[in-house]
Amino acid sequence: MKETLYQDFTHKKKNGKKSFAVLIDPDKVDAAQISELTSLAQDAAVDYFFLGGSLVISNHLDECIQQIKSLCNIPVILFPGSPSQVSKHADALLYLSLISGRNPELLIGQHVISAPLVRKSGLEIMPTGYMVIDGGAPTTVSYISNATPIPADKNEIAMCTAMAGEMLGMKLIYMDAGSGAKRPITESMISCVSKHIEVPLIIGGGITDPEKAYLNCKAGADVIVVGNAIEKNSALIREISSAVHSVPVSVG
Ligand code: 1GP
Repeated sequence: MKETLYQDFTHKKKNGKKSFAVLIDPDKVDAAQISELTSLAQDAAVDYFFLGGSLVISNHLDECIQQIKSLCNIPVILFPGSPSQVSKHADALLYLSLISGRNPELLIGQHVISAPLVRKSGLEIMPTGYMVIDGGAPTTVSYISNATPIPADKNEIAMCTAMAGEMLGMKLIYMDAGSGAKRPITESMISCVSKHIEVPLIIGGGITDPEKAYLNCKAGADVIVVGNAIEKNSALIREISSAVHSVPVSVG
């Protein structure tokens, strides 16, 4: 039987292999850019494409995914900012519950409304505890979610939130400083959280160079997500992918 993407995440974690996900915001790319990004990503052995944004203004999510899938074999995982960002053409869906916030709509409300649609999509569903960490600037995600991010220096709050998420059944924890964050998540917070959970840990927000991606992986991140910096300089795909994949394997 074909391995699910979640099994792929957990196998990699078990074997100490780190992954790199390129985040594409469908609002910010046209067909020519998708073509360039897929080609660079394929050459750089990027592990996943994450697709989504806090707002999706244009209506070409389906087309965008279909184009990616026609050009490469890299799995496409939806990272939706709202229930409208569900497409059956993707491979899986990060089913996000904003566990760092106290907005019931983003903890469970929108899930209830969209549950039949999500089930019907046939997508592989990955229950994800989503944690927004203060990245030094109000980002779209913190404004839209109307939720206070976890302060950047409160490692214990992040750790307890992630532990609670895992015990509630979340299969992934995603800590995000928000797209374009001025200050990405500290290695000390990543290390503290990763030591207290078993599920794969995704880290994103404000990562702009290969060194930071490498250090985050060494600190315990399993998947590094980069969007904004790649929009500005697509050559970073190769550099960050190679940094993430060069992290020495440390099992356990
Ligand atoms: C944001 O984690 C992602 O939700 C990626 O952030 O765009 O800053 O790389 P950047």
